[in-house]
Amino acid sequence: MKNQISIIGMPMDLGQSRRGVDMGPSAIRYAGVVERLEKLGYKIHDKGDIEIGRPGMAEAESDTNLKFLKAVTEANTKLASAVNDIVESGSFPLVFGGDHSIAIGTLAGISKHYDNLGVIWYDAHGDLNTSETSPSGNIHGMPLAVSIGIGHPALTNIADYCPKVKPENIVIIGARSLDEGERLLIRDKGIKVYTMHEIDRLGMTKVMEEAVKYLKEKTDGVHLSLDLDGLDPSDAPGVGTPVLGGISYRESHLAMEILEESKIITSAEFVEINPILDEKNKTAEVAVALMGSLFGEKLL
Ligand code: B3U
Ligand code: MN
Ligand code: MN
Repeated sequence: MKNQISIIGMPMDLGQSRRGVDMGPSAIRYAGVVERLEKLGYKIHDKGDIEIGRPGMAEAESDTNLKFLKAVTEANTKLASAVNDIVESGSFPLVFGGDHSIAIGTLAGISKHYDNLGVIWYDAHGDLNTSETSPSGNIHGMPLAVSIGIGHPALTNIADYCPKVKPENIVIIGARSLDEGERLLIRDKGIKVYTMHEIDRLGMTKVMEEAVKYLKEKTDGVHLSLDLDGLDPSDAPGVGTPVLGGISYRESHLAMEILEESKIITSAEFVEINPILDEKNKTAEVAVALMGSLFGEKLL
């Protein structure tokens, strides 16, 4: 891990239908992320938040079922450029959502700096929908598909290259709510998935060790995209689409610790915290605690 971390907030709530997730970056900062990481010896550059345009009338008349496509595209284009600058500066990019549609911009900013970027997608969902398969039209259910080049061209071509990631360089962890079209895509593209079944059966240690080994062999950098709804709602209640039977707080810490030991993670984002739906600021505090482990905090 690098000794400099650059933070960007992406107060985006247009990728889904529950307002409030745009306050995620504030909630994470309020939970003390900067102090926590500074304590571990990192130099932190907080670059502030990307400005999200409000959707105009044109959005309502748009010819696609993707909600707020134009505003989501524009904001992710800005994010891609800001993340690109961070990578070029030699600092570790750490992005705070916002809903998961922001991964489109993060990956667009990062991936061109690697020959073979790997991605760990820690999530209850696959986020592999397209305009045709999406049950909702919500872009936060699509960023992983977009990143492998499948989806609306306005999104797949952000930062003027496509695709961002190869399907075989992706590992999904924690899946338990997949739509039919997503299942087909996973099978068709050979995406590696550890559902809750494998996590229960093998244990988190084995899952993470296998995931690290799988990615280490063929990638030259790995992005961690952590959706807080990957965790069980009892541990992370402040999310827009909670799904029962998720990864525990303890298992998540273990996962972050194994990633830290592996030294494979080169960028990260924490998304989908909705402070309005939260219990006090619990979910943001969980996110910050997990960042502590990811960046090397030890119990003893
Ligand atoms: N798969 C559903 C639901 C969903 C995806 N991501 C979240 N929820 N957080 C969809 O709308 O694509
Ligand atoms: Mn997600
Ligand atoms: Mn999710």
